[in-house]
Amino acid sequence: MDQNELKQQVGRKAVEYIQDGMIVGLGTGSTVRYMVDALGQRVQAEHLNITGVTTSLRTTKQAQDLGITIKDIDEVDHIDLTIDGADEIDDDFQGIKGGGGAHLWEKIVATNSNKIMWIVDESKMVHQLGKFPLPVEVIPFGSKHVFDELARKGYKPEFRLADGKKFLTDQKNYVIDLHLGHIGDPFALSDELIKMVGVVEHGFFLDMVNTVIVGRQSGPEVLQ
Ligand code: ABF
Repeated sequence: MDQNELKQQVGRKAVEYIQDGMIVGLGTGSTVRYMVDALGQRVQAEHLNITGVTTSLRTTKQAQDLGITIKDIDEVDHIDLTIDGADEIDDDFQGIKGGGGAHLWEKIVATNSNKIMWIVDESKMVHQLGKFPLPVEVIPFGSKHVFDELARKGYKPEFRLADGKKFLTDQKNYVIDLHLGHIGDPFALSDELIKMVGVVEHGFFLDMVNTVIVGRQSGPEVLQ
């Protein structure tokens, strides 16, 4: 199986964990797209009563086009299960997310979820975080000064671009990616970054996930 087939494999497996009546956090990314497609099929076929809370405008559109009921996060008092993708997951189940630029809303949804599940193809499983650039979401006002401070710290920052302009998140913020190569202490770096004035959120998801489904040639591996 190629990478897309592995993503489809875990997307379909994740839907097995969704029960009638659930409020489900719907993540963002190409792996989650397969999950939402599979969920839409179940909702139609079994007339499931599911409420989705999404983590991006693009997931909202996909889900609504499939007939999945969507509510804003502030319209629900809890989320039973959030299913999302990830960019890197290390041996301690610590993760980096945000390759799609949705990590702020993803972290807000995850924080308000009773259970969190990540679905990934096996290429995302790593021994040490950092090969994937760490996304840092910043307010546009003063962002060049945040950038310069990150450069002074030796964190190899780059503004994320889209069509030659600064990429804008759904929250209309910028993303600065840190090309660190490897990260020895994610918790220390997480604390350091979040204290920087102008930083809204970063892509570390630490001590958050409950279940990881990994796409393998031998079939989906469920890790808990
Ligand atoms: C999303 O899933 C992002 O946080 C992360 O970048 C993405 C993983 O991308 P994909 O599933 O397309 O590999 O939650």
